[in-house]
Amino acid sequence: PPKAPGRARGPDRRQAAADAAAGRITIGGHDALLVVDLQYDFMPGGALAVADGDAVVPLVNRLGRLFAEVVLTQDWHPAGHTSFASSHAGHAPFQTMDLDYGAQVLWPDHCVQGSRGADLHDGLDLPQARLVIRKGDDPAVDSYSAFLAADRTSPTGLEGYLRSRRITRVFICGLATDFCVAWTALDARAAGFEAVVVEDACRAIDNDGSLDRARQQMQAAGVRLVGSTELTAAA
Ligand code: VGL
Ligand code: ZN
Repeated sequence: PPKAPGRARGPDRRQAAADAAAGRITIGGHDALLVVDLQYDFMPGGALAVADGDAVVPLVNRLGRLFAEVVLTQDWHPAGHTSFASSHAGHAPFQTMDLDYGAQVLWPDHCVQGSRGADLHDGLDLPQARLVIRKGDDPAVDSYSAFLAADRTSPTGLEGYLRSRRITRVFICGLATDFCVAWTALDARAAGFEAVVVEDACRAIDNDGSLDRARQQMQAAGVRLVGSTELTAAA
């Protein structure tokens, strides 16, 4: 009779049992890695620098090798974007302001379309990635999330893409943990995907307690927060 498909035997089976016992997560064909906003403006020296942001690049490259499906995001604002403090007289970066669609943190000008600061980090080595989602391109609406802009109604198309590729679980890494990573993870859950944030492959802005709040919101929404050593390749 034909062997039961997918049943690991011998050393593979022992490895799978050891992985399960150690709580490791096996990456398979229904998993995608979402690499969020690894752009120069979020790196040390950039316009909206995230401390130690460049440290995640080699780790993200290693993680990428576990995944057949990799999607990158790119913050992509027109000059004069509504999320820029410089667009609102009398307002300074890192203040919060009420816009039509809700509260918006105001930022230094960053990731302006076509600028060097908007470029993805040259050290990224993810040759299998076939999709880059650009977001925040509407002059009047920000988008931290890779799924849905801050008006909560304008989709980027990522949900449909992932469904068409039969993805059921997304792993999220990149910048920044408390903004674009967290919103992407929360929207992944809202869209019905399993969502796992690989925390050591992320760095945070941590403006006024934002990292603690984001971690609590993610955990409440069923987002798993893990370390990269918990991920393992399928046997
Ligand atoms: C981000 C603030 C503004 C991010 C993007 O990538 O987390 N944060 N735009
Ligand atoms: Zn932005």
